[in-house]
Amino acid sequence: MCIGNINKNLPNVGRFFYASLQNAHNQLEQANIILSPKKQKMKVAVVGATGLVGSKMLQVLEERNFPVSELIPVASEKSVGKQVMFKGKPYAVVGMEAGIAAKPAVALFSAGGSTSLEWAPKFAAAGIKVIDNSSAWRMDPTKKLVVPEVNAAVLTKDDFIIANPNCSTIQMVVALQPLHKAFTIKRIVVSTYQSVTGTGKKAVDQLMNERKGVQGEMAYKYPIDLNVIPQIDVFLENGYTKEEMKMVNETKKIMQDDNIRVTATTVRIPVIGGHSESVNIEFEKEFEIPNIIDLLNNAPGVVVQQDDAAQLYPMPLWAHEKDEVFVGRIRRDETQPKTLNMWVVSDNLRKGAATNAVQIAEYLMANHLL
Ligand code: 2RA
Repeated sequence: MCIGNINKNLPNVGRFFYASLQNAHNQLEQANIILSPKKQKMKVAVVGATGLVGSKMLQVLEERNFPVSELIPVASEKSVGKQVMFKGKPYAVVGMEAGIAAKPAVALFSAGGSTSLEWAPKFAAAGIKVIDNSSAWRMDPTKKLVVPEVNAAVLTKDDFIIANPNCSTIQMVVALQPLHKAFTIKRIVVSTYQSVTGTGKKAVDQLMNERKGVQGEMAYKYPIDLNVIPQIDVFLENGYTKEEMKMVNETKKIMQDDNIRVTATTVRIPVIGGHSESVNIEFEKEFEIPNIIDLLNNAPGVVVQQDDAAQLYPMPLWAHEKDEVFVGRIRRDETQPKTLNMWVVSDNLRKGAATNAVQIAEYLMANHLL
């Protein structure tokens, strides 16, 4: 939306209307829902540009019309020279050193934890803001872990490596934040149903090969088609998986509340894209269901899909290629007071990864933090 400086030429009523419109525009801009076209364009690097998340970052930058003056696709040596498409034009992939030398203002990283540990500090030392999708920096107390709808306000000009949370955590906290504000969450019990794109291309290939009856490389120890695998990532000493403990620790960090108790069971299912979560939430304060629905309806980035008579509820099929977090099956847990059940679905490659990273960049830009 572009309003421009037309106020002085308008009659009184028009001026009042214009002022309201300008005010609404400013609020949307401050809330990072729109970017003003006045803002400068910038050089953007995507590190890991040939991977599943990296490609989605390019797509989301393009679709959201992020003001890219020059795109620098970066990848490991074996991908240097390959081409990626952006806004209908081919771009040659460059290596890490060349990526730094090109001096982008911001680098969206999705190249894995060890690459990020090695290279994010080098990009940052060159004055480049890194938004990193790996788990390398998420729990580092000196780094911010950001979901813009929840805690963008923690960001400052001094943050040079910003962590993008895990996909299953992002969609949950977007839905929980407005409820925590109103009723104070005491405890969360979450079970996830995560799609194979969360693992990467090798897992998508495994699923598709199994469906075609073709032998191929296995991303998982077991078949994934016609199966459900109650393990995501490696097991830790406490019997939980790394993915489960990410949900526990990242939720507290993003929501800035160590008192919230979280327990998680994370499960891989044979779905190509979109993670689903059954979330049970115990609050400190009493709530009414219409109030919960109202809060979620008004929460940024949330869409409520709830109509039992019409059998309407969120599903990965409908969340595909969407940026929102979809919430439904909202009902009281009848076994104990002040407790709610709900079902949360989102596209894990978009809001769970690429979109969240691009939204952080949009926030930095809109708030002059670059
Ligand atoms: C998964 N959470 O779905 C991971 C991806 N970040 O496996």
